[in-house]
Amino acid sequence: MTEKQETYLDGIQREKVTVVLPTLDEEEAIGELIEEINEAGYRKVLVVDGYSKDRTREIAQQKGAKVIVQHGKGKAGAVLAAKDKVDTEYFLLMDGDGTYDPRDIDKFTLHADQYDHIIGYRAKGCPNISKTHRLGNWILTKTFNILIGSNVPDVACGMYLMRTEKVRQLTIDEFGFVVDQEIAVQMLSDGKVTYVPISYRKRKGKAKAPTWRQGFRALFTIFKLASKYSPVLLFSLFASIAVVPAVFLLGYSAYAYIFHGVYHGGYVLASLMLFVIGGQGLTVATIGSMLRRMEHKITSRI
Ligand SMILES: Nc1nc2c(ncn2[C@@H]2O[C@H](COP(=O)(O)OP(=O)(O)OP(=O)(O)O)[C@@H](O)[C@H]2O)c(=O)[nH]1
Ligand SMILES: [Mg+2]
Repeated sequence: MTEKQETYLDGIQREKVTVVLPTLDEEEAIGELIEEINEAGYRKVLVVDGYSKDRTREIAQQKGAKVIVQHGKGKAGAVLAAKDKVDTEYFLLMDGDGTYDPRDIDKFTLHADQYDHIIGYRAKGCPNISKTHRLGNWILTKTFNILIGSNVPDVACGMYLMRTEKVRQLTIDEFGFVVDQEIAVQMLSDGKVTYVPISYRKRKGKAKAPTWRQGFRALFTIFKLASKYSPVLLFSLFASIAVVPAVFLLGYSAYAYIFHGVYHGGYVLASLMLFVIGGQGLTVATIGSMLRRMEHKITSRI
């Protein structure tokens, strides 16, 4: 480590955290990452491996980490396996590919006693995130926040700290990377959540999943999560889409009447009905979104 390590803690708390690293063929990154975590003052490292074919598990063991092999599928399987093994009060999850900087862990630990879930967010212009990834993350974050009625700054961030007791109460049904969003949605409705700024470095080794496939899957799952955890908001948003054909039909009827003197009574009636449906949808969606935000604020304050 070349830079001076910043410290945000007054000497307590670090031993209450287990750093959990999900890994799949990360032999190029895992050794140095564990060293960096230890240098940052965190001694409890749990590597949850997804049946790597390279030397990941061996290197992790040599570096003094506890290594287990997951059950279930994808990164979600790693979280499921880890939640029964972690024996500390807090559980910090970060990728095993070296993208997240262990020197940022203190930022999470510092607020651990006041929150159930602390999510990292990466700077907007971060040079180590490709334009495609940035666009994808922006779409996912916006969609998630609109459908769930939340304000999460970076819903695709894979570095977060949780109270272990809370993790054990979570329902994890989705597989793969959407586990990050599945956890966030539950913590938002039943816990205190906050966010801390973190850095993001270049990945070591090869990426595991194609960006687009992963992105579409996450987008689809956000809709699924919204129908489960925020149905009123989702369905009223769908209803509000009726405004689009209503505007089109009314515009066309006005044009035909003004320029050709033809009155399409049926179209006008249909567009008015669509306006009523869409307007109701919009109203319910707005109220729903306000209620969700209020709910998050109240839960955070309790
Ligand atoms: N245990 C386990 N870990 C996995 C699995 N798939 C990926 N991982 C790990 O989860 C972390 C995140 O995966 P990445 O491939 O880096 O995904 P990403 O961060 O969205 O994509 P990149 O931009 O390529 O870094 C890495 O540490 C992977 O090794 C899996 O099936 N099981
Ligand atoms: Mg990664």
